[in-house]
Amino acid sequence: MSAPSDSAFAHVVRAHEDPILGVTVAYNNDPNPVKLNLGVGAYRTEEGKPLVLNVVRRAEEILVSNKARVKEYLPITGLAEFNKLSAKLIFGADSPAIQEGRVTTVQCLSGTGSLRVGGEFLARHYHEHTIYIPLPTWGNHPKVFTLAGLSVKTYRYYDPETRGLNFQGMLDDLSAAPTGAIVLLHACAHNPTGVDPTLEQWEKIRQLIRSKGLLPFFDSAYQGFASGSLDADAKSVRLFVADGGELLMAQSYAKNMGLYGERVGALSIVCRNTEVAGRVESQLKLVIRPMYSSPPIHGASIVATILKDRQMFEEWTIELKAMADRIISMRKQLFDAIQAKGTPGDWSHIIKQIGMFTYTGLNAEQVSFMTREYHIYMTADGRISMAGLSSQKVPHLADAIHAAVTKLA
Ligand code: PGU
Repeated sequence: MSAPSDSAFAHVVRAHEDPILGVTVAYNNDPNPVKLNLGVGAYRTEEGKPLVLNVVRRAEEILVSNKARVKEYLPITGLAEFNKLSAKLIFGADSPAIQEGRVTTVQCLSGTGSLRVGGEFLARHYHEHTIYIPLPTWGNHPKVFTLAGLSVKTYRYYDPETRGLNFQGMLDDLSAAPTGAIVLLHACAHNPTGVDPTLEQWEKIRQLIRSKGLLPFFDSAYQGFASGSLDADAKSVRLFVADGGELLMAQSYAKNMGLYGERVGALSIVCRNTEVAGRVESQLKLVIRPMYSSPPIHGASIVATILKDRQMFEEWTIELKAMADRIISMRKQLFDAIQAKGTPGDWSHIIKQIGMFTYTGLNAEQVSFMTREYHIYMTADGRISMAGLSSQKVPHLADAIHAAVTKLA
């Protein structure tokens, strides 16, 4: 007989903190006022504060003042209007696939939930269970897809020597993949490297994927953040839709609308024809229903309110461009500060890489030195979120990088 104080869970071992979200936990526990969180990819203003977009505030006011709105359950597939507008946003207003009615879109719990639902659908209904993800990639990708029931393999993507794309390695690995294998592609602003293929390279990747009958699964978490233009950042995806082939698309509004905690996203599956799309949607409902039944209403209503109104949409694109531009200006300022200090090495990748992150090339030892001595928090792979930086903090970061590089070569 065990004593009443003995826990049924006494054997449970403490798990490690998440490699990305755990950085915020460590940051929150640090009492030092100079501390700086460059871990999580979340936008901060020049004052270092989280930002709620003006257009989002306005949409919320409209929603709150509309007394006809109720809190009934959404359908399993979410808010129909949101789904339509989301497909239009990523595939383009004039997308033939949408006009031909062969796209099914379901509202999911942000980007992560969309990837998970897509992964489980594939594990149940697609003949090939291997998914190829880039090396490196967002740390949650392998966990999401493994738990969805897929088997995860990697393809070469980043070349540490050039700090650019290993294009030939990527093509070779995808050529060697079994026919039908799933390929995860970052639509733009690759996380963590900030390195994207050029449009010409995308076209070669497309040809290879289609000729081998591989199935593309796009992850779009940063539409608008790479270039400041929603359409420019969707070009890779639209190349693949234009050829009439099939694909999966996971969209997140966490970053580009600043809706992080609202958990708003969408999974679209582009199918050969309407008939197939309808049957696919019926099966997506069977994936979602036992998982969380139906998605939340508030965030999707905000997105729909903004996307369907021309003026609010315009206002959003201006605010989005301002966020993208501030990140680009942080790149320039950090690069200049490091140059001015004469820090050894070539740091031009800071201005060449795009999107939210710089993949600095700093090693785990240098990162932990910067955290210990300078209270700068970042992921152990040397990734820094440029969106978390401000002009005022640039000198402190440049000092830390200089010290890390010169003391721990
Ligand atoms: N896909 C990629 C490529 C991402 O970078 C992220 C978020 C997601 C999907 C998931 O975003 P949702 O919030 O579910 O829409 N990555 C950020 C945020 C922190 C995290 O790890 O979730 C990051 O810092 O890498």
